[in-house]
Amino acid sequence: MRLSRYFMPILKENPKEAEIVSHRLMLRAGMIRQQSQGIYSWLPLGKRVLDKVNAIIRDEQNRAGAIELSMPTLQSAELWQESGRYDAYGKEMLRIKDRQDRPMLYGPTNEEMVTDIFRSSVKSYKDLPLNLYHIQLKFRDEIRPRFGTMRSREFMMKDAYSFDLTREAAEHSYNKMFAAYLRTFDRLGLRAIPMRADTGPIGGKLSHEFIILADTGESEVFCHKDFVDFDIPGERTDFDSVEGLQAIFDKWTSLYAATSEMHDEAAFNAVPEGDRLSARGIEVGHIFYFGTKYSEPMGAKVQGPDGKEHFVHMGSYGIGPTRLVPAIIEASHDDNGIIWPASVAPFDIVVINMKAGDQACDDTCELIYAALTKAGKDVLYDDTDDRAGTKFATADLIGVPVQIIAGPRAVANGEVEVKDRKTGARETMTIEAAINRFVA
Ligand code: 5CA
Repeated sequence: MRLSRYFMPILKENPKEAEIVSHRLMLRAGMIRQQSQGIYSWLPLGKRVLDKVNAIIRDEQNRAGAIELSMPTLQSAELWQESGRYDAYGKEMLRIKDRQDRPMLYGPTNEEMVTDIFRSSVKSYKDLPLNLYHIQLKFRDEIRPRFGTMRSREFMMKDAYSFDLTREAAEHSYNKMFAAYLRTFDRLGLRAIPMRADTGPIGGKLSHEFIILADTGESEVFCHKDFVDFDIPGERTDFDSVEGLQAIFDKWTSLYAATSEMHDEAAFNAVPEGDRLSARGIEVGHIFYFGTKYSEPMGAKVQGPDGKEHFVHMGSYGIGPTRLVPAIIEASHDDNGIIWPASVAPFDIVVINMKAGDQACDDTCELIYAALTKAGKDVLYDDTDDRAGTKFATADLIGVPVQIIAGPRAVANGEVEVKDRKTGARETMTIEAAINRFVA
């Protein structure tokens, strides 16, 4: 991508409305734009990051056996009247009428709709277990939308829904998502700790929130500090192994960890004082097991091996991609801007032409840009005629992991500089060596 032809509206000044660093940096880097309170456009740079986050989420959902579909944002009120949640959900739900005066709503979550899909076609235990997910916009008319896309009214959610014949089978489905979440957040460069959590309007008794520790987090959390160094389940985790997944769940719930709603002061005080971590955190995922809460009122049942009909046991599993992007920035930035983990960086490499219009600099940059693009890298080429200082500041602000800098003096020697955004380390090398480093 040539920066001269891209759309990346950088702000020079710090936006006044942004209270936390991730919101400030997302606005300054031209990643998002507020359209009305708590409703955002994702501009091209932000969209690239969001897509990469979603690709990792999708990969891990699929690995754990979940199946992707797509459900609409607008839902009919009828389904919610069946479950009894239409009135219970209150003012957070945006209610709309269509031209025939039929009550509709912008979905805040999808338990009812997916249960309707399930009951219309699944009739036998032989078709279980089943886990269906989508990545879709949601709307919740939050009282206090704030911190940019961290807590917005329209936001994206990956929401998965599992269906099983028995409670035991449903617990295995829960454990699959539990392990998949540990892997997902790890691949996003984050350390997320599962904590016992309240279930709120979704319901049920078994629930964990996945929390990233951050001073700017909205939740108050309490946990054993050893969680910070626990091992993440490997790529070869067998998601069909009941015992294997139970062992992962048991290990990750063996020490104290709870959100403030579930906090048990006495149990926490039983943790040796030096091991207690009381901090603030960002909830990036939330999983629930709620048994037959929706299947009973909505009549979602299957025939069991005993020939009788059974209401299915369900769980739901959410991750907030549009919250994860600012959460990653909260965890990874410095005074100059964002530092993206390579897995979600909008571009792998930025090539900086310090003197656009200078034949040697132009030729060198074109050569590098073409070679790296051909090798499948996402390359941003700063070919604009901005001053070098402005280009460096922009490259640091947008947080691309590697900068290849071509200035007239180095290029005259057949060399460029390679800078690591995270460490700031710079290395001068031949043009060929620079290309080979990232092609190999
Ligand atoms: N049906 C369940 C799971 S699918 C559910 O709705 N769970 S939730 O309410 O906990 O939301 C799931 C995730 O969505 C949260 O962990 C959070 O990451 C994200 N989320 C929720 N509300 C917002 C919001 N207002 N802005 C941004 N992300 C949000």
